[in-house]
Amino acid sequence: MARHQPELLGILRGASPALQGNKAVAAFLSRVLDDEERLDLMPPRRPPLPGEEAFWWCIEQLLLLCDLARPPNDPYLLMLVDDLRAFADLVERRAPLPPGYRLDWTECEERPNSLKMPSLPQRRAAGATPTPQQRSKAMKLYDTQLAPNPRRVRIFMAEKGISCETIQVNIVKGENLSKEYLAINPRGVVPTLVLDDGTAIDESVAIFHYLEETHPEPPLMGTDPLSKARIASRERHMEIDGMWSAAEVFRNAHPAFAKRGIPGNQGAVDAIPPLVERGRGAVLRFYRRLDEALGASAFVAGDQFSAADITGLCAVDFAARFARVPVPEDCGNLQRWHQVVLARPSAGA
Ligand SMILES: N[C@@H](CCC(=O)N[C@@H](CS)C(=O)NCC(=O)O)C(=O)O
Repeated sequence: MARHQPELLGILRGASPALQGNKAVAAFLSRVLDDEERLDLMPPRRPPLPGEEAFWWCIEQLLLLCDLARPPNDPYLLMLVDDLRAFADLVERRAPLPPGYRLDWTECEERPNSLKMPSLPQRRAAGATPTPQQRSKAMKLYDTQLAPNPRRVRIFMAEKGISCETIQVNIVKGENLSKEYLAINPRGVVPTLVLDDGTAIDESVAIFHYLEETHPEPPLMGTDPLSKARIASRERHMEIDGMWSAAEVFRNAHPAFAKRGIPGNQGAVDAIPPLVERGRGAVLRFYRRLDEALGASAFVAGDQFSAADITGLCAVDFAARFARVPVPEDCGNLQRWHQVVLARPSAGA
């Protein structure tokens, strides 16, 4: 994080002079820059303190800013910075996040009069962050912390108690298109799981299958022909109807992808701005259909948590936070399910 400090401060300074004088944002910055180790994404363990959600949301946005190598007047950065300014004000007033904004991680020990993250040793003691010895030597996951598809695999692994070395690939900076990464995954997308013999497995669902076979407990992809078929079907719905629709919005709106309209190693492909509206409509139809389905069962593919919930959670969070299509307030079943799956420790993986 420290190496990003000048860039981050430059972005904030250039983007919004008013922000510099904001004490709350200055306090976030010093906390964020204080200790890189504390920034692992963590699941919520207890209800947030007043204003805390907004505080963590700002930190998430700051992390996003750190990852974006964009000029200070970039419209996407300006939008993030505007949001930060609005949220810093919420923090000062100890107000909650407004509807439609969500956090998918919060972790904070309750300490009187302070909002502090636990130290890394405390988190390790609580079993939240594996020690190097606990990590599997056998596999490596090529991952992008903020991207939704790698998150599916991280959550799947966390549910099964699997951990391995992860290598961050910054897709905004185009690291997925580097010669080195294309040698591992010629399609230039993340995630990729590389086994100890060098075999690379791409596609989140293919990785799910491999991990389900090699680590059967707890089962996440069904246990009999019918449950396997139902979970596979619902999981596809979550990806195709949810994730792809949100990606249509995000890719065609985000300036970093103006010449990268299709993910991965595709050469220059122009974004098509009218697809943003079409994608929004598809996301809303996805929300409505999911809300209806969740009126009939606790989880996406029945009464048990499964791979379909994992892809569903990643699709909904991606759509709400990055494609900026909030879940409508009247989707009560969807909201209830979202709270439940988000509260699982794996959600912060
Ligand atoms: N269906 C693939 C999708 C992979 C994918 O599109 N990943 C995105 C990140 S979520 C990516 O690598 N994007 C690269 C780019 O934007 O160039 C999977 O499930 O693994």
